Amino acid sequence: MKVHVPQTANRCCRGMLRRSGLSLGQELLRKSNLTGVCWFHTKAKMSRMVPARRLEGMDKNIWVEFVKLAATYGTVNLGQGFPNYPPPDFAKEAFVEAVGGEDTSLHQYTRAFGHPPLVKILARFFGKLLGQDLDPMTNVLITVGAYEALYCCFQAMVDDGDEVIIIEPFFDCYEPMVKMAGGTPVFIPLRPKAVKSGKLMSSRDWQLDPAELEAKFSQRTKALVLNTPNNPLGKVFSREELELIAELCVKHDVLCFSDEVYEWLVYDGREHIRIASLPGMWERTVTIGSSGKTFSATGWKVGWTIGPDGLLKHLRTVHQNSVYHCATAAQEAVARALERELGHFGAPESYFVQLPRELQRKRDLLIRSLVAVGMEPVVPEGTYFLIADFSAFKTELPELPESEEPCDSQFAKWMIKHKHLAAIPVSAFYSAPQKKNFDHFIRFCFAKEDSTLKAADDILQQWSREKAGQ
Ligand code: IK2
Repeated sequence: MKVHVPQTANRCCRGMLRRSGLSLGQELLRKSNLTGVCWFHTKAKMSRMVPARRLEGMDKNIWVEFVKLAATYGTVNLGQGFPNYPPPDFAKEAFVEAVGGEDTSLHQYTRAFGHPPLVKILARFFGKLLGQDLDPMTNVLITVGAYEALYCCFQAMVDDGDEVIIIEPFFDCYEPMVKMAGGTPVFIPLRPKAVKSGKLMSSRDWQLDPAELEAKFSQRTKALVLNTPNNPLGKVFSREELELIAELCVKHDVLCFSDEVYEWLVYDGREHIRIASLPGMWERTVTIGSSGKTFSATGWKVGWTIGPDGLLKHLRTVHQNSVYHCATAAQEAVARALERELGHFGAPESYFVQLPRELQRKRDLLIRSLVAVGMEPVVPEGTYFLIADFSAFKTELPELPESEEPCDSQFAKWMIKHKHLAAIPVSAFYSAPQKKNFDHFIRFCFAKEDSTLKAADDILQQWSREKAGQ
C-alpha cells in the first residue's frame, strides 16, 4: 500500500515512512506532527541506545522464543527443525578427519567464497542436476548456512522501494530480511482446497491462484522467493506450478531466490524440480542449499548458493563485507560427503536415497499418532515437517484474556507447559494480516528418533484419553 509522505518530513523520516508501510507510517506521521521533525531523530537525541531504524519491529523471533520454552519445560521436542539422530557415518568421519588429520591448513582460513574442494564438488554435482556447465569459482558461493545465503540475496539485490513476492506460508526470516534490505514484501497465500470428508488433506491441496499471483507482479517487483519443498507445509511444487512461476518471472523480468534446502526430502515418489533448470530461469535464479538439511547436521552451518556469475558477484560483495569466510573444517567435511554421494548417485546405498525413505516412515508414524487422537494432519509431500489442525483440542485451552496473540501460539505454549510436547505455531509462517486465518494449525518436526516419536505418541494418546474422560 502506498504511504503518503509529507514534503515537510525530513529525508530520514521520509525513507522510514516509505519502508514501514501504512500503519507504522501513520503512527510516525502522528508523532512527527507533520512538522518535518523526525520522531526517530528526536528519540535518538534522547538516548544513544536507540537502535538503527531498520531494526524497528524485528526483535521477536519464533525460534529464540520456542527453543527457550522447550528447554525450560523439558519437553518431547517436535518443534525446531533439526534431527536428533546423528549424521551418516561417512559424513561424521569426514569431519573428524578434517579436524584431527595431518592437514593443519584445515584449521586456518580458506578461500573467502568457498573452500576449493567444496565449490568444485558442488559445481560438478549441481552442473549435473541443472544441466549447466558450472565454474566452481564464479557459479558457487559458500555461506554460513542457508540463512546467510538468503541474507546475501536480499542485501545484494533488493533496494529501497523494491517489492519481493513471498508465497505464504513462508520460512519466517524472509519477511524481516526483505525489510532490512529496504524492500517491501508482497504476500500471496497458498489456498487449501476442500477435500472429501474422511480423507486426509495433502500439501498438494494447497495451491496458488494463477490470476492472484500474476496480479502481485508490478513495475517494482524485483524478486520472488520460492521455497520448494516448502517449510512448514511440506508442499513440493509441481512442474506445472513452477512453469507458471517461471513464466511470470521471465515476463516481468523478475529474479527468483529459490530456497531448496529440503531438496532431497521428497516422499511418495514425488520429484523435486529445480526452477533454475526451466527455460529462461538459470540467468535469473539463485538456488540455495544447506548441508545442515542434506546431511542431517544443522549445527555445521554450511550452506551454498548456485547461480550465474552476474548475480553471484553481488552476493560475494555482501559476503566479503560481512561474514567473509565459513569454517574450513566443516567445508572440507561437506566436500568429502558430497564426493561420496556423487559416487553413489541414485544407488540404494546413497544417503539421498535412504534418508527420504526413512523419513517417510517416520512421517507416517506421526500421522497415525495424530489421526488417532483427532488432530488432522496435512500430509506433506516433502521436508521433515507436517502441520496439523488442532481445532478438536481448542477446548483444552483455558479461557484466556482477549489477546492479539494468535490462538495457535497460545495453544503451542500451553501444550509445552502442560503436556510437555513442543510444536511450532503455524501463524509464525504468515504475514500479520493472514495470521488469524491460519491459527488453527501447529507444525511438528518428524526428523526424530523413533523413541522420541513414541514418547510424543504416548503424550498424545494419554491426553486424548483424559479428554474423553476415561
Ligand atoms: N530455509 C528454510 C526453508 C529452512 O527451513 C531453514 C532452516 N530452518 O530450520 C528451522 C525450522 O524451520 O525449524 C533455512 C533456510 C536455514 O538453513 P540453515 O540451517 O542451513 O541456515
